[in-house]
Amino acid sequence: MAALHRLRQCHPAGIAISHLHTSSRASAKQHYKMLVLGGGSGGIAMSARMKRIMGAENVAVVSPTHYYQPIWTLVGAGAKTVASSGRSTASVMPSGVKWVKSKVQEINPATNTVRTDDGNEISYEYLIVALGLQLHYEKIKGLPEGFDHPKIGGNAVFTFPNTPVKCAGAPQKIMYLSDAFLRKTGKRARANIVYNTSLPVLFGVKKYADALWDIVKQRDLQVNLRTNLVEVRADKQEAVFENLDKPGETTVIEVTVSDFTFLYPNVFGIGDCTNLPTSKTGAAVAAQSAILHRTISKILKNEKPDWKYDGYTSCPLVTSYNTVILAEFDYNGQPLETFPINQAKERRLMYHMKVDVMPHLYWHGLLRGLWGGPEPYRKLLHLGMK
Ligand code: UQ1
Repeated sequence: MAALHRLRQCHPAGIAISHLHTSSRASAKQHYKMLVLGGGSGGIAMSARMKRIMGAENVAVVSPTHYYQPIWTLVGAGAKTVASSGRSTASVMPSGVKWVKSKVQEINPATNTVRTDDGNEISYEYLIVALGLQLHYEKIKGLPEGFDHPKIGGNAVFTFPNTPVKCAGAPQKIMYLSDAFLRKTGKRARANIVYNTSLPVLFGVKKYADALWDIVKQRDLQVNLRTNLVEVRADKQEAVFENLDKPGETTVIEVTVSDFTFLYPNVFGIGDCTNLPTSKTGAAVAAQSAILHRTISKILKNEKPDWKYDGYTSCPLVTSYNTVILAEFDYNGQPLETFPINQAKERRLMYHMKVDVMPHLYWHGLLRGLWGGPEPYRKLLHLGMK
């Protein structure tokens, strides 16, 4: 129950997970050996991999849309177009795999069935949950209405909330790019840039946090730790933060799952919708996809799964229009760097990796089930020492 509850918490969007055998209003009955919920990076990569194991006709994906989210900070900064981030689901769907163009309404693991919003029931032998996560701006008083009243003021406030988020580096990447934009356009002197984060640190991995502290000092960016946005007063151009260190106001985040299995042995999870205690990125999905592939292959052969996910994730911290700190680390916040050079240094080469190489790796590697993260290359480049 705990595992299901965790999944439900991640999906206040309304996906019910039921233990009861609900009577079905199904208008058509469908069955697949492998049913994948979600057509984001995790869902598409896993459907390509499952097609290789069991044939396209045995795999179905329930999904409405697909975006390449890692590029969105650069879209916000004007360095990439929004059009470059979207591709039709049809174009990324592995050929022959059944695409169910609906939304998931209910998961019923006790009867191995899923119900979609159009009332259809689909049964499965194995289920992969890759539903991502939903943004809830309405949880902050004054939002999303505040977005309707954009105001340009002298204070630019960037926030990192007190909830699970996608890519933990994104809020500060867009701050660095905004700083660079204001400098480029000669307006920086008239702005105060503030980063209010709910975290007690600037970044979870000390090696990269140290490098980022140097950058915020050099660029005159003010950082306030342990502050959490609770209200936006768009009319007054005010943002209200709570101090998380005041007694009684701290929040405990449950961190328990460290592998892919949910309560049911035939149900697996990947990507943002899981509560794997790592940073939610495409790089994390890539590493997870290789391990989940291996785990399911073993289970199909009645063998014991033998690989465990170490929490590998990567955050290409865009620190200007031509530099990136390529953070890569595991569950323990230990750097796990692919290249045999210090990746905490701002580098132009890593900017090109992020902007020019990663999209290809994503569309042609990860989504086709051919890119399972850089681990083999890391081992090679470090001569098997890491
Ligand atoms: C990665 O594997 C990946 O997935 C395709 C990304 O895209 C979102 C990344 O940004 C990064 C950094 C990785 C890790 C890969 C290397 C070569 C370090």
